[in-house]
Amino acid sequence: MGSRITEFTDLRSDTVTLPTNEMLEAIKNAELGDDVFREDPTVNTLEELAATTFGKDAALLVTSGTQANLVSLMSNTKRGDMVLLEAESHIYWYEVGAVSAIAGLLPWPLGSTLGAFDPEKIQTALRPKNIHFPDTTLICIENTHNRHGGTVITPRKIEAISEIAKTNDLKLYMDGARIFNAAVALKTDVKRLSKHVDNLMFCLSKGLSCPVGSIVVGETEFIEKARKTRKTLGGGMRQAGVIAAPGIIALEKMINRLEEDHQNARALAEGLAKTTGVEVDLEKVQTNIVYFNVHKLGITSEEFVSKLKENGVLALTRDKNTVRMVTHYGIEKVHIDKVLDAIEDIVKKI
Ligand code: TLP
Repeated sequence: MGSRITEFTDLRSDTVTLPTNEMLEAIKNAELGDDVFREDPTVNTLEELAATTFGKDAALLVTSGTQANLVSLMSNTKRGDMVLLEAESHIYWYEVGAVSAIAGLLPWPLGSTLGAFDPEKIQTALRPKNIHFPDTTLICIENTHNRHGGTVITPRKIEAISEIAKTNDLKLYMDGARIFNAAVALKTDVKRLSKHVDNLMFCLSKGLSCPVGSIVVGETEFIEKARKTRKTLGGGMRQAGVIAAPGIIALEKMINRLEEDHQNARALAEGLAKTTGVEVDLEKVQTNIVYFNVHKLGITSEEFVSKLKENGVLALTRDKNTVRMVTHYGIEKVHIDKVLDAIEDIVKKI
């Protein structure tokens, strides 16, 4: 692993991972070319591998999850369209409003159960074709669902949503930033999760330990359009094999180990559940994300996070009362025990 700049136990996100030594070696030895001319062999190999992994025609390497979502939104719709998305989705909350500001879309947020839409809710939101209404052309789902706690949407639920999409001539897109966490939690092939969506993205830089990159996957025509959209957004890359090389290792070697992150998240959540004044919903801890509520301790999540920092632990807040911790490569059971001890200490002193 590359060297870390701090001694903190960093549970802010699974984006803070460092590349493995094998990844660093692969970067050093990657065969390179100009990817705008489609001449980077390492990028081409990664894109083919990604397409095959998800059982789709083609794939496109982009710089980030946010760029992947934006490129996909724009390539699935036209300006002025309405897009149905989940009310707590990353696209709606954390992507600087690009869905409207850049893609020119009207986002229509719908509630859900732990991130999974109730198909009837979609049906109710759909509007008839009428001169007054925008065209609704896209449904977006998020799997695993970040703000709901890393919760998993099952293939059966995706299929039910896709039936409605097909009947109403809508595209179905999946923000699968952490789709491999979903596949590992369900003990299933990721193809079962991609089968019923038209296209999706996943992140190399979350959980899989790559320093940079996300990949959009779908039909050939869609990916060609996405390639051009990426260029519009200034995302055409040149010797991008330096990004792609660790991506190949991620897909080949870093997926099965996600189970360890899930076990550590579970151990953390169970420890937290035993801590007086701390509330955690164990049903929502399905993958590598743990949210817990500190309201009963009489302090805000911000205050709790600064106390954690004083004790060598980094975390994020979700809202006024909720703290988020994410397990990842580099975090082991010993770290979880250390974090639980630190929390026990903090709580005793409040
Ligand atoms: N999520 C990050 C932060 O932005 C909150 C995190 O630490 O969880 N989709 C989903 C479901 C995501 O969780 C994220 C990143 C993205 C898209 C965007 O990816 P990046 O950060 O690569 O632009």
